[in-house]
Amino acid sequence: MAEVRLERVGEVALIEIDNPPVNALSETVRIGLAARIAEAMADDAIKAAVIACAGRTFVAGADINELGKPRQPPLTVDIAAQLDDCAKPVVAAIHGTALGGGLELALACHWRVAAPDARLGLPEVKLGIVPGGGGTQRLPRAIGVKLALDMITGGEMIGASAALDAGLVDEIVTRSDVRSTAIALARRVVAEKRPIKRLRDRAIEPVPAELFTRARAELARRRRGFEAPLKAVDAVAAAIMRFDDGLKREQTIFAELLRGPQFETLRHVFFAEREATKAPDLPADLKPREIALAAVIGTGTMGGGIALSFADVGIPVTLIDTDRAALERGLAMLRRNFESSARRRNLPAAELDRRLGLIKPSLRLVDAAGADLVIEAVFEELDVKRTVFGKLDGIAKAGAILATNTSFLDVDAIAEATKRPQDVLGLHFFSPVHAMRLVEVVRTRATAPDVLATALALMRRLRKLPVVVGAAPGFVGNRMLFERAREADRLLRDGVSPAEIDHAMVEFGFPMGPFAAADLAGLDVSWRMRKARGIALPVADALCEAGRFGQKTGKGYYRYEAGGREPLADDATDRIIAEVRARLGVTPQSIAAGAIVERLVYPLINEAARLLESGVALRPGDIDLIWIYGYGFPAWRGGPMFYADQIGVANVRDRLDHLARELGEEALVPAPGIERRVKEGRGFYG
Ligand code: 3H9
Repeated sequence: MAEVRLERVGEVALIEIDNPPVNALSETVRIGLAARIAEAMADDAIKAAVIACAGRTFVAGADINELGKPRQPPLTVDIAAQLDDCAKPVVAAIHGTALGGGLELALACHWRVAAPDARLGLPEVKLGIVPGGGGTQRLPRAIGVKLALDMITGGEMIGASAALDAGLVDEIVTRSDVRSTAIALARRVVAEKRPIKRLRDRAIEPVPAELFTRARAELARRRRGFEAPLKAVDAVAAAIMRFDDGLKREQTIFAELLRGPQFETLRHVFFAEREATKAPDLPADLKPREIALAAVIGTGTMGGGIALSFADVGIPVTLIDTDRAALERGLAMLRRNFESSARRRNLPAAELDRRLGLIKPSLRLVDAAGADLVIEAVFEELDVKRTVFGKLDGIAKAGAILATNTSFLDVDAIAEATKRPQDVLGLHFFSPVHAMRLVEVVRTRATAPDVLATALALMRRLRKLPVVVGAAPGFVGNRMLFERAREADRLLRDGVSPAEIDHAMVEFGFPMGPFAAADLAGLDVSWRMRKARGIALPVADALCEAGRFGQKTGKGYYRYEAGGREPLADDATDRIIAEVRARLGVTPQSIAAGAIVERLVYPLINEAARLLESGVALRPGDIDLIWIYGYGFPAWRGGPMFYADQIGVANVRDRLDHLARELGEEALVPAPGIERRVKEGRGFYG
């Protein structure tokens, strides 16, 4: 039950918000908080106040369940105004995460004290809105327009030490000291008769107007179709006006976005994320196994990236490669990657060394013996993986979890190479590991429930987003990706260029078109996979036969300047496509952008319906997350399943039916799961 308490600590009122799990600013909390602040201000015996939170975190924002519904005052923006009017100093004591309305509350306090592991941010854009508690006006006054603009348009959190450097917090203390330090600071402020620091009164440093123009252009390019970041620029730009005028502008933008479709969609994504980390059939009291030491086999990009993720959260890891040269190369690459990520995150050099020190390189597989979890990230070939698992079976300690980082192979077949298939599962990390949150957690027929629970808990500890999938080839993401690749190849044969197709998909909202993405990932792995399964994609195959494997060979669907990453149209590709067309007797035709999008997105929906039917995917929300976080489906469209509901499953069915006949493609025949939903008059979300 939500509560806001006031405790007198001498002359200081300690106001404590207690609303588990994350102290969201629900209506009850707002009413309680406004009342306690008023009480503290009215009481002559009280000289100052501290606002702190019970439980694991400071206020993590507005209550997302209440957002978008009619809201009763006092709103967060009113409480912030109330704090501005306080004649006595108020200090925020921050631990955990101060997010959204939570950070806005702290910004309206006059001083801020934070625990060293606290994180602060305004993540509203991720929900399709902008901060609506004065954050767009106070943050630029606290830390400068440029940094505020980055934080508000990107929605990312910053750590306590970066917040201290930026001037967002006044002091950092140890976790147990946050409250007492805040109280001591409040006393000091009173004793020294320091003037109250109100951000609303602080002058804003002048910035050139082109800062905003550039930000808008950049966001329109990178986050096409996504409204909130662009509106966030408008709100921050308004901070150069008088405070009250800027605030009015923020409130108007906030209210508009709250009524718009992108908020509804992104709220769906938020709740799908929370849902995904719970597998529906696992008993809630299942005890995960303890993971104190990990081992990673293979030092390629994936193995190195996975090892780093462990070290980054303080879990020691043995990194094994039996080839000395590969191990040395892998370690050098890993260090380079970690150094650049440490720079981006403001990680001190000593901390970087400490974390890197948690990675112990080894040339011997037997060094995996002590690990509680072993992740294999060797060459993507079934026999190679089965051999490694056979050996690991004889080495790993009893109860150790054995995971494969395959992106496509049959995890059941890998598990069968051991005498302990119950301890085996797949952990499909995405590349680059440090930047990609998604992990498909692949459960086989034999995976023990506590092994799955351990993997889910561990992935969250690594700050990843785990989604449970079944052990069918390609799982969920790559299975759907193949459907799109087949249709993309057909579009090329039918007459459209790689650039036209990529352009249509970027306009739809993907950060990159399918061919630019394929060139980046490399064309050879999927080529090998197709050959092993006897599948032909005429254009992709012809490019690979010509040695065009994508960026790494300087040419694929596009060509690349030496060391360059920009895809450039290539006559050689056009010639190869023309040859394929001639061989197959296809007369090229032009196809409109809208039709290109349909031919590439509807097959995703069709395959997803089959994956749901077969149980390989558990929930439509899981599929949406996999495609948003693993493949760049625009989050503001909600993922392929949510998008299908928006267009109407009947429309998707009709179009697929037409395409299946026109193109003579069996895989495009509407899946039974789609037909059934049409008949029942419901979508994927009921
Ligand atoms: C905002 O503030 C707008 C303002 O500008 C407007 C003016 C006021 N509300 O993620 P977890 C629930 S917009 C309601 O698993 P973690 C969540 O559903 C808001 N519920 O934990 C889950 O419930 P359940 C801006 C919330 O430790 C449980 O808490 N703020 C909210 O991995 C645990 O969550 C944000 O966008 C909420 N605001 O991560 C912050 N937040 O157990 C969103 C969480 O029933 N939240 N819940 O499934 C987060 O980023 C993470 O939850 C957080 C904790 C980092 C806080």
